[in-house]
Amino acid sequence: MGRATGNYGEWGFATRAIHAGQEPDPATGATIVPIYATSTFTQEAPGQHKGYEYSRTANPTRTALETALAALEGGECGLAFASGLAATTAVLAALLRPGDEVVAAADLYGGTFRLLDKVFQPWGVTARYSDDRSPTGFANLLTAKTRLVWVETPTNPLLHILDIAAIAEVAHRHGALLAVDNTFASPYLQQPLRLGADLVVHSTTKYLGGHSDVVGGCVVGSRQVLEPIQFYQNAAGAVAGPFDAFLVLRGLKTLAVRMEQHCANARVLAEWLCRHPAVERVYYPGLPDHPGHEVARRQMRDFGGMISFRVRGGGEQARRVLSRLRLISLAESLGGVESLACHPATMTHASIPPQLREARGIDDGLIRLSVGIETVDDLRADLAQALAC
Ligand code: P1T
Repeated sequence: MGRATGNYGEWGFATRAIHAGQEPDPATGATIVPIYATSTFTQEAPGQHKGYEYSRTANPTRTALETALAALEGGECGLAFASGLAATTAVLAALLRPGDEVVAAADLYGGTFRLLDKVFQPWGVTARYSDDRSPTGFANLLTAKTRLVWVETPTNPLLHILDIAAIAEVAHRHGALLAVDNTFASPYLQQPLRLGADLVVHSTTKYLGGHSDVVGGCVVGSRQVLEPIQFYQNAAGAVAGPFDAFLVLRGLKTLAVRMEQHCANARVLAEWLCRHPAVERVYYPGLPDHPGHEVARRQMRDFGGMISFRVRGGGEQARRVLSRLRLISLAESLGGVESLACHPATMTHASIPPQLREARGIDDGLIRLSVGIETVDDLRADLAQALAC
């Protein structure tokens, strides 16, 4: 388990991203953390070793990443997994037992819904979903059996904003922990642990990796909260491999500058989309009339690089627009340097039953944009020609 120790707390965000856990290699002086491609570590005598025994349990490249992630989120410890959903699974399996309940915000990644619905429900863990995003909405669903509250903010795909500090207070009053999936914001924009959350989860596949070349996940929190999750990580084994850990570490180094550009580009496109006659509605927390704008201003540094919008003409028109994009790729995922567009109803959120999905506002006319860091005029021109059909 990587630990955020030393003077990391005194450094600014960008310095931590480049240096925390990434001291020159003690064995060789290599400036960049090497990819320790080894499954095992030779011991001098049984139990006498340099801190590493077997790479499922711990690997130096992964430790460096875990330490950096903990330092960026302001947590004591971090754990790196093979995917975002592996990280989510570890949290749920380590902290919940049959009969326990999870209360989750209704708008969340389709894969997280599927995991709760199709994997954990049959094992006796019930999820209850709050359509009401206010702290009272959550308070109304919490029971004596609720062990965990699970939220994303901004949410996937509708970019709702939830008040982390207020929901943490509600969860704690009822004896539950609050886990925040911070994938859409990244720790550069928002640090949920500082606002009272107990756990932060990421799909590192997204902004943290930043280049759409790796699948990974992580959990960050206090040593005490992470202890059973670390046990589960080693016992179940869905760890980040050393090469994947290296790729995420390399991505982290430029997280601060990338996020600045993602946010700047998204702001320009969101404002432009609002004025476009083919667009019915734009979801972007940076718009002053977004219902979560004030909370976002308070708990985020900036408003992020994700925009969703609904086109006039429904599903058929959305499909036409998406197939006409030339520069922007039609693809699942987000958070890479290149812009991606997706159709949540048939792609990222297809695992939610259609009626439920539509009731939650994810209809066929909805398009989700992960705004990359390309020249923004080129992105606007591509959207303009696609929307002109
Ligand atoms: O794909 P994976 O690394 O397992 O991460 C899952 C995950 C968890 N949390 C959030 C908020 C996510 O958005 C995701 C993955 N999402 C997509 C692939 C997507 O296109 O929305």
